[in-house]
Amino acid sequence: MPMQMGFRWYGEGNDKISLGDIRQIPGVSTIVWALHDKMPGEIWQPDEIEKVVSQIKAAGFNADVVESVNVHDDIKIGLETRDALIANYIQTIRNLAPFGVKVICYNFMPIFDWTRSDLFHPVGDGSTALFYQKDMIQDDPKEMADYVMGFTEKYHMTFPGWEPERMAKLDELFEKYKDVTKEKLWANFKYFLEAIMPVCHETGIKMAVHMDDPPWDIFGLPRLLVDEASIDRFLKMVDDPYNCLTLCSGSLNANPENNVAAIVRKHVDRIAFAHIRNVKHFPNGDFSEASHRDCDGETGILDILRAYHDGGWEGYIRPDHGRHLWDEKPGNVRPGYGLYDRALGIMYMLGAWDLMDKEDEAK
Ligand code: CS2
Ligand code: MN
Repeated sequence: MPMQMGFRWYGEGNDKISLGDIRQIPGVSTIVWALHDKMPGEIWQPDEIEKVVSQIKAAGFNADVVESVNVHDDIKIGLETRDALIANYIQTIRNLAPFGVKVICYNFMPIFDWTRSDLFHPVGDGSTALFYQKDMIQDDPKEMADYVMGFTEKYHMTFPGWEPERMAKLDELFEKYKDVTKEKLWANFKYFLEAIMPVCHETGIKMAVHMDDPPWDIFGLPRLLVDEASIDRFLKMVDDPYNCLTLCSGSLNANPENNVAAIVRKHVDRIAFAHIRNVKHFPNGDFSEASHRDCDGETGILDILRAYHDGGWEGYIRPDHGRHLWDEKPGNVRPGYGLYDRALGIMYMLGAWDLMDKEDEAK
């Protein structure tokens, strides 16, 4: 099986982009999907899953990758309620299996998912992209959360990992996490994974953790998957072929010290899902997301693709965040998830991949 190209789709009525639009992008086999109205901890029911998967299959795609089944904070904190919540998670995995799901992407970040200070920052060519201004993400989580939540309210758009119900209880959440040190979070992570590995073996579904974005502690909250050493630790901690990575190039390379291609070469067998995103760094530590073209950022997109190709990798890949182009602007596009730049990213990746295939054949 060759690598499979995916495209993230937020679902009917929740995404301006249709499955028909995605059909016109060459080479996409997999829709990366989720039940976006589910709160962390809720069981995904077979009839709800069936509804979305049948739309995806009717449009000619497979529904092999789910992004994300979010993990409840109580599991990350290690509260007594975690066993019941883990049982729900296991039931969701069991419910997804009959629909052909092969990979579940998730993250283990406390409270916040990806964090940015500007969702529509000018790139310089007329397009905009997600931007991280370091000095704006320092002491006050409320300010940043208010900015993101203000956006979701204004444009009637909710983002995964930014559920208004959770964000409304930010103080309470911070209080609950106050004794969760980095080591405690690692231990709770291990507890969770060891509990779900048996059902992964039983169903053939791989768990693929997303990197922390950005890859450093924010607002005093510990973050675990931040560099090569922590990825090594994670894979060793639960050394199981079903305990895998969603290797997100842009999340990792927000720290320019991280050599993503080297990590791919080291762990190619444990990467179930690849996110390809390019990052441009500024000397003061700020960063902007960029087009997928190698020279538009410093993430090393071509080296990364070559590392996957050399490794004979057969996982799922998708363009991650793209810029907002042409008529895409606040209100008509999900930040990072427009149609055009992600489609261009796919053509760039497939162009490189096809050429590497051809070169190999000629050898
Ligand atoms: C995604 C993540 O948009 C993004 O940055 O790559 O939000 C990802 O979906 C989650 O962290 C996975 O749980
Ligand atoms: Mn990603």
